[in-house]
Amino acid sequence: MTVLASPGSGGAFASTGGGTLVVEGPVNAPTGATVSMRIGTVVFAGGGTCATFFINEGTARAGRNDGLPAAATVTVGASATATLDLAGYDQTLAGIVKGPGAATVGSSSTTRDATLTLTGSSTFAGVLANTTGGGSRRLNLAVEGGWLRLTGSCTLTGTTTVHNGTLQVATSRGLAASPLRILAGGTLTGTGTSPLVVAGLSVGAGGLVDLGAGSLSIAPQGIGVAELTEALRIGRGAGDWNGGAGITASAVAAAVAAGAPRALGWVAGGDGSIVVAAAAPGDTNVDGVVDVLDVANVMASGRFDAGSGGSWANGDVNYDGLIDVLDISDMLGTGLFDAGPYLAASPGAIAAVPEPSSAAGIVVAAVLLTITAVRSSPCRVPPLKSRTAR
Ligand SMILES: [Ca+2]
Ligand SMILES: [Ca+2]
Repeated sequence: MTVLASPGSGGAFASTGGGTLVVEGPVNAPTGATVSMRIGTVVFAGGGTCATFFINEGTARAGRNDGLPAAATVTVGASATATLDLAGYDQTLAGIVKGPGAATVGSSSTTRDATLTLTGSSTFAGVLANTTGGGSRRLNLAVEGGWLRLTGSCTLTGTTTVHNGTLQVATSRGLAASPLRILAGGTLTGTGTSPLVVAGLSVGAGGLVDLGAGSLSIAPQGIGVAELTEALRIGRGAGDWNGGAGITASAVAAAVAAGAPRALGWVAGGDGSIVVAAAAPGDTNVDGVVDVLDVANVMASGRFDAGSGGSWANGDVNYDGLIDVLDISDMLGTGLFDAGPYLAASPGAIAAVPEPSSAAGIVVAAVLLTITAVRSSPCRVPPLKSRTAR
């Protein structure tokens, strides 16, 4: 079936009698022609080729994998409330767009999870949900090219995979229930300034998470500490936070480039959740100040020069797994000890940095190194001069 021109008044697939219209053959349309459906439920089971597909009102349901034309950008709710029901099938589309009406993408299947794969670029303000019409399975989302910007609140709990494309979650809880997998060539960008809340996060080789000027909140058990710190180590790069992969934040990179001592730090909550946010080296508890509590965290861990066991919370500010003079040097270099809140009121802005050779910093260094010398065994602690020269 070939649709040669866009519908003016009428000229669309529809099911007005309360039944279901099943379109079993391919639906094709030349460039510039829009395929539309309106009213009732229409099942598309033949695929086809078209660039623009409107679900004006009612439900368009997939009747097989790629039952709708896979190259189409589908506008859901082009005139009134509308649903794209994947019905347990996997569907590739170029993009999805919300029209003026309410727009939901979900699945009515009770037997099989469905996956929506997007290969082009689009902004979707509707809802991506697990179920619609009595379904009980999950919806997975895959970004396989271009970019997808989600501006609504999606509720799906299936996995979201980003691979060779970019996913921007524009609101804090816009995709809060779906574990995210960021794979090679894939980029996840955050909300801009507010925390990005995710159920889980996995960053594969070559995957990039850019928090921008925002932060990241990961649900309990949503990521392992080893995987988190490895992703941060990669994102940190050579200290410029421009590693090209892993977890980074463009606002932190910009601050470092402008000479402000910044990094991404992280802190675990009592429930096992993890928050990753912009912080100064040495702000072990990521509370916006570098003070005696942070010094106490470093000292209490007993991991200084221990050869392992470093984490942000006990002073491993360069994410190499060790707490040593390199970290202490980075901490003291900020000149922020007891200098009050270092994060400017406006997110991403750069606070003034005091002279690094402040008296307070020298005191902290002296305290740390003295305690280190006392705690460490003689065979493990080389002379201060050689350690400083590393
Ligand atoms: Ca602190
Ligand atoms: Ca270190």
